[in-house]
Amino acid sequence: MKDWDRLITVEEMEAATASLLENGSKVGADSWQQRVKNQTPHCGFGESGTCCRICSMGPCRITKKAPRGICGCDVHGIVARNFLKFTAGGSATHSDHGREIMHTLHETREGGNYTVKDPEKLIRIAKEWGVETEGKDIYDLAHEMAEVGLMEYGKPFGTQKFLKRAPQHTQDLWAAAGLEPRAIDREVSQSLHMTHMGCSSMPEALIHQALRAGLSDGWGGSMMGTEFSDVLFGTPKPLDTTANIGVMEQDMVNIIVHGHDPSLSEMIVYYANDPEMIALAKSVGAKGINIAGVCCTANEVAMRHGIPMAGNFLSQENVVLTGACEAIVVDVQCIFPALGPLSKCFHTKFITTSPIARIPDSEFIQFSAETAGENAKAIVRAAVENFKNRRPELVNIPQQKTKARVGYSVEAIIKVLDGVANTQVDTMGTTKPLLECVTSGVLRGAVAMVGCNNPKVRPDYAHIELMKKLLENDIILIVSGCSAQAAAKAGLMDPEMAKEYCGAGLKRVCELAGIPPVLHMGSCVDISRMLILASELSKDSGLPISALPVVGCAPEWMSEKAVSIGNYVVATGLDTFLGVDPYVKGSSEVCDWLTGENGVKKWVEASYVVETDIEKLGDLMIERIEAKRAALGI
Ligand code: BF8
Ligand code: SF4
Repeated sequence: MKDWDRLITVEEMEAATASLLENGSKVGADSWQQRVKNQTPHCGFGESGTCCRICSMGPCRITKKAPRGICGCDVHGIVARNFLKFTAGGSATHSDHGREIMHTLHETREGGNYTVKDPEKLIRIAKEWGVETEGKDIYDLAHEMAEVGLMEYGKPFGTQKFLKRAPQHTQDLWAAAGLEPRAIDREVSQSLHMTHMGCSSMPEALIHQALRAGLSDGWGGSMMGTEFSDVLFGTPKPLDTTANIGVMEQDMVNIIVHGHDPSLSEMIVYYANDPEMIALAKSVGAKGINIAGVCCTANEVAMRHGIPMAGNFLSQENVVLTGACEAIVVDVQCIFPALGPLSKCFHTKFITTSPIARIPDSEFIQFSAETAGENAKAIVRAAVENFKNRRPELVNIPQQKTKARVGYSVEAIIKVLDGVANTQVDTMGTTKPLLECVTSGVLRGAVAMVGCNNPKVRPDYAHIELMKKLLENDIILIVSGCSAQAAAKAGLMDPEMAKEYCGAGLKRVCELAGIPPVLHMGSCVDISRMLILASELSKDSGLPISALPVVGCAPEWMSEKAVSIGNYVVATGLDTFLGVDPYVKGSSEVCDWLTGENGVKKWVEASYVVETDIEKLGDLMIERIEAKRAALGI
């Protein structure tokens, strides 16, 4: 065992953060911790969702004395409209990421910047979509598929192609409730149309559209993002990497990749291994180039290349505060504008690359699929040349590092678990061995834990403590996004170390399969992998998704994307447990629609639970899983 290979507690991580903040104070750095203080208490109207400013007669704020806005809209209409707008923002964002991937697919060519790394997967999806594959050059097929996929965003008629992957029962529920998403952009546009002044103010209609817009993300844009990222960069397989802030290297050029679109990070990783760049790094006195990731980009490159994960959403300032970050290179989403001024306190270059995320105090090197190679090389070069500007007196890398086994795509999960059952696997295999573990009670069920950090919840604490509690109860975890990194940072993805938290049944399964009890399924767009896994479990068991002892959970969520995810996870039939209120508590009707027996549950057999007490949230999930088991008589 190496000295760094261990479990790390939230308290230890907080102590490391405190020492980094101390580092920052030497150079006058601002911090999110300070800004939270400046912003607290938050506006009560905003927090309960009861403020409307969609027209300039307002803003209107609903109180007992003023129960309606100037147009006459009541609190339920205002809260529901805000909820739908929140969803539309998230759906647009995930789906636009998927669209960028489709454009990258369109740029692939033999020997080019981007190639097809998983041709079998491309052919499999082409067959699924009814696109002729016989005798076709793989790049011709890739370009054709890119065009067909891009049409999913704007086709005038029909519904999303990937819906056919869902179990028939789920498809029937969607059809009966009129929830099948049509073109992705149409669902986002219609959401914004419905929430325009003088359109919908009825919670039922607004929440219905929120589910449909969410579904256009999960079963549309995100699923395309995931599937075609696999085609372009390879379908993840289990591999070992490291996590936490100690992955930054004292003697090397540290380049942090942060954001979401693997089209950028893949290229940076490639050029950081370029002999010319390594020689350049040595010429400036470094031992080499170390790439590490933050946020979902970290998940993408960890899953495919074993690149270490420096941290999640609320660790993004920490990487700069180490004083050892030569460049933080970002694309889109979840990037703190604070990185601009913060980088200026150190020698760090803050490099933005996307016209979608332009941020003050950054150096902008526009990245595009056509010029990706030269852009990436320029970025790596700039970082390496910056090594000499490091101020040694400011370097403070907390020695916290864990081992993490990552890369559990659906294909990989099925493969390892089929292996346990000793069945002969010729094809992709089935989820039956996993189902047997659940039916026999060796595993009680599964929780899909996803989402962000949020200062409203003690960062990482909710993820990690909930995971430990679930593991003790023989509940396996599938995770993505910043939840995945929280687990990795704590050591919960280290198959050896994490065993200590597992109940006897789960421990046995993990030992037999050689897996950690917390399975890293990827970034947030990869929650689409979870939809496919749930669908496969449903088809292999003959049970509706809603009957499976599986629930979703986002204990520390913060973004619009997370609300869109919540909606598509619920709409797929999985009860979803939130640790932060989605600004709906101001309306009893909206709360009933989202969490009650007669709300969305009537359409999709699942609903939300919102509980800000994390201990209770865990108990509620375990109760729900046990109730589902009891209903099945297992
Ligand atoms: O998409 S979990 S903080 S990084 S939004 Fe963002 Fe939330 Fe992290 Fe990725 Ni997802
Ligand atoms: Fe006020 Fe109605 Fe305008 Fe909203 S739409 S700001 S409630 S007048």
